[in-house]
Amino acid sequence: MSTYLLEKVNKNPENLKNFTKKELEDLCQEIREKILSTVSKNGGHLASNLGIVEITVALHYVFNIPPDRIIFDVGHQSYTHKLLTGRVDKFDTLRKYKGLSGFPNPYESETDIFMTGHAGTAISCALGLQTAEELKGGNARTIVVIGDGSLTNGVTFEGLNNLGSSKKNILIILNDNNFSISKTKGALSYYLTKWITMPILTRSKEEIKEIFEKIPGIGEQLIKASQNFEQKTRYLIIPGVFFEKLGIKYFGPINGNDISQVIDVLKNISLYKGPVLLHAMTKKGKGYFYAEQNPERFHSTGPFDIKTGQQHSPSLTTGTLVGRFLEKSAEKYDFCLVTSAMEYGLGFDGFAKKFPDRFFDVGIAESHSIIFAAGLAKNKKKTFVGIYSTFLQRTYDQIFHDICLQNLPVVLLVDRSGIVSGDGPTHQGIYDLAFLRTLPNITIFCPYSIKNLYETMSFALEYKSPVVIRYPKDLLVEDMQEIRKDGKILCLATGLIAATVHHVCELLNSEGYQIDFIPVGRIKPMEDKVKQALAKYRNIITFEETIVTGGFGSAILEICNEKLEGFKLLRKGLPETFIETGSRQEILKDFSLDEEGIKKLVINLYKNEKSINYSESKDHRY
Ligand SMILES: Cc1ncc(C[n+]2csc(CCOP(=O)(O)OP(=O)(O)O)c2C)c(N)n1
Repeated sequence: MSTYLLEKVNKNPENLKNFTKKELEDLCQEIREKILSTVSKNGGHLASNLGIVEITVALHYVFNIPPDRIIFDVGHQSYTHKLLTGRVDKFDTLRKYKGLSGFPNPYESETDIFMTGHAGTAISCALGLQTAEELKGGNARTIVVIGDGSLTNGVTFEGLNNLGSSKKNILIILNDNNFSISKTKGALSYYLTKWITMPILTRSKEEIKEIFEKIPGIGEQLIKASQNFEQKTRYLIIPGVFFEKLGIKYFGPINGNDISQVIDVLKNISLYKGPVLLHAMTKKGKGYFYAEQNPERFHSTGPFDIKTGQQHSPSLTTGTLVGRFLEKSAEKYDFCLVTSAMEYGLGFDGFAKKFPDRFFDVGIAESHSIIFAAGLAKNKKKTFVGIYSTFLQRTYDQIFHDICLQNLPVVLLVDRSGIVSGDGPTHQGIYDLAFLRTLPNITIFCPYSIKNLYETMSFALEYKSPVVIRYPKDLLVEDMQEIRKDGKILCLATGLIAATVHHVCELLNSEGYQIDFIPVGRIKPMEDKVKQALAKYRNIITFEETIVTGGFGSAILEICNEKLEGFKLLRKGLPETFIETGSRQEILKDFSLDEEGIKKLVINLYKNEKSINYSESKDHRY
């Protein structure tokens, strides 16, 4: 694998500006190989990054970054940008513990101007940056790179609406690969695709002219008429009309994988002042056969074998079980299932195939998905909404206003709760419990075993009020029993981490300690058996894989505070912080939430030591 040109740019990013066309093409090839080999070992967002190599190289070639700046929407497609901005040597640490982030990170490089990870933020942020630039009297340009999937996000529309009237000097590159994670859904995508695939419009003017010239007698008139027709038809259906009506100058579509074409167009566009959108068509997974064939599977992948495309990590997740449970239940129960562009990650693909009429992928539109579900539920269609914990954060008002306030039977299936491996601070599922617990009318579960998960799902099928079921990506253990022997201390644990706590308690009991343990699945309202048990113990430790503030331990503390005197309660979880990239195991160890840390803590309390410091682990604050 040659990295000659990449090394040259790595030494000095300015070297890129002197590359010939051939060298630029070779550089793109080197970048693709580097991305492929690294992601095959570390995992990551392969297909999106392979598709956007030429656009990123061209942007760095034409613009001066910095002072010009690029904001990548979602940010999962910024690997080429990282390689062009001095991070070749560290690229092997991509997504690893203390390594390079898989998303833009200003703490890593000043060229990562803004942290992204959640879709739809780039246009609004660019408008803020550019407004400040002009207020300061500067003339740097802000560039947004956004995919056709993220373009459909509601926040993006709010940004576009504001941008058009602002006249600010912002360039938007629409990276249109026709895919979100799955095929992009919704009317806007249909509109963009319709234009690209209209046969008369995909032919060049010359081709059309040639066809008509061959018709004797009326060829000339037809050519004139066709030009007229093309003008009118263009006006009716080109995607440009949509953007131009918003006050944004539209260029394209161009082939975004042709480096020369992208550079030529960017050079021309760079002279234009005001909001501009360049529509570039790209191939998701470009250059790697298996990713081109299956961009969905290679959107975000674990380590895999380059030769065969075979992924190493097992695909059975807790979400897969949830999907199968719903599939089975849908034969008996009448309910709908909603997702915001995460069908595959949530394990809903089986359900979608079997019950297409009851399955709704609404695009990257989490807030909308919750209100849509509320509407369905209000009109007597019970609805489950699948959503990752981190993306649930932007739906707080909808959960409050549209579900809880109206007490509707919507079930929120909150996947990826707890520590999330590899994706870093934008994707941790550790805040939801605290913010959900404050809401009236809501029942919150955090199942600790597969058996408990199924019991919870069965309850949710019948229940007539809002329910939240939060579960991790990793597979839960099959089953787990309480340990009740009138022990000296009581350990309470919820969710995935309960299995480790259970294991530690059994281990210590076999060494002669007397420790009781109760796994807790329902947190709000707190399970009665837990409330009753609390009265019997004076030394209690709670364990959770969420921030301690406002979480499970706090719920226990509230009960103890009201009812008990002279108790000692230790709440163990995560401190209020942002958690950097790493595997779940590495991060848990860092916060003493691994087996060893838990063991130490339990022994400390058992021995009634005074100086228990549950936040002794390093601070992960940025
Ligand atoms: C708010 C939010 N919801 C869901 C996701 C998960 N997600 C990451 S990338 C992606 C698809 C993005 O599609 P697109 O913008 O077209 O970019 P592409 O990957 O095709 O280049 C989704 C849904 C997210 N990052 N943010």
